[in-house]
Amino acid sequence: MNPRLTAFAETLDEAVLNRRAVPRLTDTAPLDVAEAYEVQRAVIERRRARGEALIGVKMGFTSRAKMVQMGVDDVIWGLLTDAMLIESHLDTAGLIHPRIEPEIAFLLDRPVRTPADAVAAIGGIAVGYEVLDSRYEGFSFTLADVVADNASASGFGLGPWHRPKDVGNVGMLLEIDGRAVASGSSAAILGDPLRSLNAAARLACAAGIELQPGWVVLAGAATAAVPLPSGAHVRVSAAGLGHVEVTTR
Ligand code: OOG
Ligand code: MG
Repeated sequence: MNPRLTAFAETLDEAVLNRRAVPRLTDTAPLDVAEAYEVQRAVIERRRARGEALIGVKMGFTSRAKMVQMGVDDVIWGLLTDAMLIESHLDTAGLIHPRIEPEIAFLLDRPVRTPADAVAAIGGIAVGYEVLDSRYEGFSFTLADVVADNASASGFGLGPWHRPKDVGNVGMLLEIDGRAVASGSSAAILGDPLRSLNAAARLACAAGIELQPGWVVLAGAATAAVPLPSGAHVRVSAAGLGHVEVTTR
């Protein structure tokens, strides 16, 4: 790989390990989106070398609310590892400036070898949340920066799995300490989260990554993300899918 891209991957990986934000890569040297995906892969390879395993993919900017919040206008994707899965507690001291957002998650129970396999591969659907923690100062980036930074992925949690059903327009609610802080409809996710799953399958196939049975696909947030404080109790619910909770320290 181009040494400039290797150095970018090291910068982003160390930002996570040191819990310190870094200047945007694009402020320091040129970076296009195709190169940014190479950086993303290299960051994930470093995590895999430390023992983490891939367990899925995440879609980003699949809703207008997210595009407007972050000032970008293209759908992106990132990779999820087992170390990102949050059970019921999260220590925010390990993070830079975390945010949380409500998500719809798909569980695959078959490999996705071509994009056409995606819908039939759905084994379960859940409400979930994603914790974002941009490695960039001020949570500010260009499209290439955020792609390189694995779409700001930091962690995610999942509610109970449900058998495949229509989640094209279900109400979603994010509450912190009993207060509603964001609400919306799953229809905000490309009109139907299924479209996001199809997009994930297309992107993965194009990148030569086969989505595996047991993997999770996060379809993207239906609302803008909100700052995630320490000492908080967060609850994310979706009509017909129950809820998931997380307590932060
Ligand atoms: C990038 C991640 C976007 C989503 O669900 O749209 C994303 C960011 O907002 O920092 O995960
Ligand atoms: Mg997200």
